[in-house]
Amino acid sequence: MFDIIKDKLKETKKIIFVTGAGISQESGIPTFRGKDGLWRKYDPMQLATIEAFYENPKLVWEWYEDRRGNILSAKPNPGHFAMAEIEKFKDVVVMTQNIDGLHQKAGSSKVLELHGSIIRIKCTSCDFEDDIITKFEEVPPKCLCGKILRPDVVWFGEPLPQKVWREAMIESSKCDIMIIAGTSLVVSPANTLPIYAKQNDAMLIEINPEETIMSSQMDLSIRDTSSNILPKLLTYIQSIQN
Ligand code: BJW
Ligand code: ZN
Repeated sequence: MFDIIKDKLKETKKIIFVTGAGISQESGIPTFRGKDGLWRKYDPMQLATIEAFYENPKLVWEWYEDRRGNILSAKPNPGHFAMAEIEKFKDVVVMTQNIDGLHQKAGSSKVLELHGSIIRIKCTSCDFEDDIITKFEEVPPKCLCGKILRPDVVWFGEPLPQKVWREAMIESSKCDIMIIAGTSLVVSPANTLPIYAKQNDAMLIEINPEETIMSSQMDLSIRDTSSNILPKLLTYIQSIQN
């Protein structure tokens, strides 16, 4: 399967993985837009905007607390582990839209969290931010400044964390191969990262059982799951590097 890109893989120094909900689907965390996706059951405009949060902070917090419980008990799958292992052979950066922390749990050392993290909180008013260690007795939790705290995630209409986004653009424009796994690529600005990679003449590879809106721009589309393909890619890289 990878023989056609053998030479490129061999000479490649920097590989960037752009990941989305599909990569964690096989860890038991639902995607957003698939058949069992969260946005089939819930209206994103009622749960994932700052307006919705101010309208009903309790509802939004309860939804995140519920998801956090599921995420904290989830384990990385072979796809996450393979990405972490590829670091032994290549300069790897993982840019994830996921908020679940599973790449870090799998051992990836350079992870850019484009949409924040479900295990962090921040104040809606002051600069306070922290990790969430225990379950809140009452939601929404309050900051010492008196205002309410919110999950440190990026909702629709909000900018991505500036420092993280800047690094993502810079790293993307320096990569040799970008592997896009488990994302529908419908959400911007994360879906512009392949464009930065293309400016460096990088090879774009998509791993997704379904076609995406950018499939026609890929150099290679692999129609399979990430936990199936990424361990095979790792084995292939191991075999050509030694
Ligand atoms: C597998 C698999 C397996 C399954 N293996 N694959 C019109 C109106 C309003 C806004 C906009 C608009 N047009 C554009 C916008 C901007 C908007 C946007 O892009 N909207 C689109 C939906 C149209 N973007 C934003 O608002 C962003 N901010 C912004 O633009 O700011 C501008 C700004 C600048 C300066 C100042 C102020 C503002 C922010 C986007 C935030 C997205 N947030 C969410 C929620 C995060 C927190 C949470 O989790 O609760 O992020 S939405 C949701 O979508 C989540 C995801 O990270 C994101 C992407 O989804 P993803 O990961 O691609 O998942 P799916 O489900 O879509 O796809 C899964 C894929 O996996 C599928 O393809 C499957 O086939 C595949 N798969 N199993 C491999 N085993
Ligand atoms: Zn505060």
